Amino acid sequence: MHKKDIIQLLLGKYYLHAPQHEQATAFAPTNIALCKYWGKRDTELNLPVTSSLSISLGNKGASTTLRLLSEAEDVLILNGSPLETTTRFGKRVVEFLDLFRIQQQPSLRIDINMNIPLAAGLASSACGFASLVAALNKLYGWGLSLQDLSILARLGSGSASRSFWSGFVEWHAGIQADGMDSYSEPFSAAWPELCIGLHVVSHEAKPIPSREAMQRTRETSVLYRSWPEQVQRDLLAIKQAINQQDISALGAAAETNALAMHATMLSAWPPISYSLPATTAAMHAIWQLRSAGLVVYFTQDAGPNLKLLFLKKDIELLSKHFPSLEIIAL
Ligand code: 2P0
Repeated sequence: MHKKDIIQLLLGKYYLHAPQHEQATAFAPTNIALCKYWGKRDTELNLPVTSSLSISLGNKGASTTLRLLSEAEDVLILNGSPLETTTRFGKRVVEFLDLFRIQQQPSLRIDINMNIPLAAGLASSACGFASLVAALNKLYGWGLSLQDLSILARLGSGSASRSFWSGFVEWHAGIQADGMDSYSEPFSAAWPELCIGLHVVSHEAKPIPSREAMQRTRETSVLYRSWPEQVQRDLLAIKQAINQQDISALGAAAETNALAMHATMLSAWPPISYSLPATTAAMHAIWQLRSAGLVVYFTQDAGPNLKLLFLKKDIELLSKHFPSLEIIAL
């Protein structure tokens, strides 16, 4: 199955219709996975091997404006500066838009503004593709449900399927070959005491894009065989912890899940490590603080920076130990 088949299924009679408006804008929050998505059962449709669960980062995310152009070529603007459509991200955006157009027409001005700390390992493709899909829905007047938008955004980037809601969101892996059962939905109401802090250890670019890294892991890592089982266990524990608002249970399951994901990468060949010495040092500092009684845990994505999980009441103490910690309002 190809992306276009799925789009045709979802849009029905609106498939390849002309836009209904001159311009449209939409915002999508970015999200951090507490139980990670790592590995695909279908690389064309971005269908995951396992389900995953994330938390959205409040008003941190991407706002995308689409405007019809009379010129022949698309114009892409990222955070106010032109971005060549030949760059990795630019190419992905234009190729995605082409799925909804005939011979790249109508051409569009695509303005994407992200208010997330740049290069800090916050999922920019997640909020980028989710806001793009939400803006397309408005521009073309499709009137799709959030569930259908979640499926469409997944075709652009897997983690984007989780970026249509605030609070906790679960992405169901699904079992169908067409992926119509692989969408996200809100899991539960927010947890006002919960905090996420961003501990940046490096702004360096990733050694390998996560798309390639997860594929290599799936193909070469012996440890990856145990990943689906690990996720099953962690997902259950994380849901229970959210329901009971139990930070220790949530932190333990999320930290274990992140470390297990990175362990599958270390056992891939060639090996993949997103950690830097400062990442490992920060982990040890967190473990030490925890054994001294401070309730703090971490999660790590496809980059060297850590996201700390803790409660509001400990903000002051944590800021003392991590003075540059950026605390994100959820
Ligand atoms: C996640 N990550 O669940 C995991 C944890 C990174 C580590 O989803 O190929 O950019 O576009 O589907 O969504 C990053 O992968 O990959 C990611 P594609 P995506 O947040």
